Amino acid sequence: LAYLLLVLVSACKESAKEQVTAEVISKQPNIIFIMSDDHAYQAISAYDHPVSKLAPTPNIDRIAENGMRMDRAYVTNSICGPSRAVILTGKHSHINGFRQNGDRFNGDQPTLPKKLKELGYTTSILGKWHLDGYPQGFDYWNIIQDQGNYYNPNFIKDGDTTQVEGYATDIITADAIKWLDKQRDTSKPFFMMVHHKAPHRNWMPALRHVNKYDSVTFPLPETYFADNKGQQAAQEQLQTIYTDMYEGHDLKMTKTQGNPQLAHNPWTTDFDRMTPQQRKTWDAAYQPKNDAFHKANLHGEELAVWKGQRYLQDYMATIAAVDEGVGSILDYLEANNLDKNTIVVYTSDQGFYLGEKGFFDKRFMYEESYRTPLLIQYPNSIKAGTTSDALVQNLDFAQTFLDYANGTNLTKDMQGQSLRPVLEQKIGEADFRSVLYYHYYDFPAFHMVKKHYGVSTKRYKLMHFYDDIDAWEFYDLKTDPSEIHNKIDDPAYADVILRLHKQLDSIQNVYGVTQKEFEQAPKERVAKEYQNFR
Ligand code: SGN
Ligand code: CA
Repeated sequence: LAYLLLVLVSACKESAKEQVTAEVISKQPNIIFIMSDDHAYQAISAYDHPVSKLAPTPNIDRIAENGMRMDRAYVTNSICGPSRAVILTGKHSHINGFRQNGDRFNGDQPTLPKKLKELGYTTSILGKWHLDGYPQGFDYWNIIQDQGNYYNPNFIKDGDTTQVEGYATDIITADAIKWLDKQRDTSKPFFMMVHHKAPHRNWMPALRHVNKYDSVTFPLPETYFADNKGQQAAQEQLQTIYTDMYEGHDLKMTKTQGNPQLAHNPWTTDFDRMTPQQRKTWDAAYQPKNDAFHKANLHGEELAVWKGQRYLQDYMATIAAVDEGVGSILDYLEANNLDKNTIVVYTSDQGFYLGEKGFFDKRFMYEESYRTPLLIQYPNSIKAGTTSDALVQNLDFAQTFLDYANGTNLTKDMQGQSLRPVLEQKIGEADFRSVLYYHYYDFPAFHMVKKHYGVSTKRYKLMHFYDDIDAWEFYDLKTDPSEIHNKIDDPAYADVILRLHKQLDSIQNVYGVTQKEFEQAPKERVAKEYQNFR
């Protein structure tokens, strides 16, 4: 009897211990933040767009099926480094100090990973960093050097740079699984940032995917040949597919039929770093399609449409490896019983153009680049298969994760809002936030998108382009979702525009925007850069 009692008591103790552990764990879920570079929501099949219908992303979609798809997620500044700095700090660019690519991130400031560490997490970041300097606040980091390359990229680990043979997306995925499986401190909850280089320019698919969409004709947007009238900044940009893409580097076009030599390819390093075997497989895949192109002898609009097709085929094929990588991570979590207690986020550092207004790249406050995909699963508290229209921003990630990690006391200096009530459907979408603020500074620079700032509500958008111009634009997304009719001078909207101006003033006030934020570049530099990038 004594023995039985002992067994019973110890069993109770064990289960009490388990309960306590379970409680502590569920108070601090693991967090996996997967962010690709330049992944348009139009290119994720969970978003049900005609392009992604033809090139589905079944694994990324699993996150939406297991959790929530956010349909109105935006960035504060649609460009790589700034977006990453906002995510790390939970502060707008003018507060965290990283306004444009090429700035240096002040790593000494308080950041999300540092705060999670304080709360007992083990932390890691793998893949693209692009903030200059080395990551702080991470127990493990292995980052791609600068922009990185698709084939045999350079990685920096503990200050040492090494070229790693293989395909960037696959290397990053393998590193993520290795950290989860073998390297992390399993006594702690974990926070892992998996930052893919793909599908960033110059859209080089994995060798197993180089012919994946050859026979698919993707729909080009209705605005592919838009004249962008009433939109001076859109007219003066240098990111139009059919005039600004480099035929070799971007479109993998060859100079002549029967010869693999690439047409215009100013930065040879992307192709030159392939091994002879990789290059052989690559050329064998591209040469027949390039020869067929030469034979067709296309000009004018036909040529422009062909370029749009080649771009979309490569872009979507590049995403295929990202999707497989997401699948591997989700499979790992499920196989190891980690899925229930892990928040998994899939997002991009901003949106991207798939030919809308004729564009590739991002930067503008128009929907395609301002909006970003956002899918979140956390079976413990987010209902499967839900969607939300709440206006959310990349500014909100830090506070969201800290909220789940039981660290809301560490968010006082941040400028976003925890998404938790939206994710758990505790408040109505309209009650979350009614206005968003945006500011893009990277001018004069690649693609020459002018500096601009603005506000948007669910229905309206007001923006001001400045520096070498002074142009206001206003859109009614309900009647003009493609934003081709700038209604800034339409008297029918005068009242709404006035209201948006007031909202702009007040939100700038709230976020601490000062006059200093509207500096102009020297005129000679602007003129020189237009020459440079043309
Ligand atoms: C590179 C690209 C540009 C791109 C910037 C910024 N050219 O310079 O097209 O806009 O990066 O991208 S490339 O041919 O060299 O790739 S970002 O995502 O890093 O902000
Ligand atoms: Ca990017």
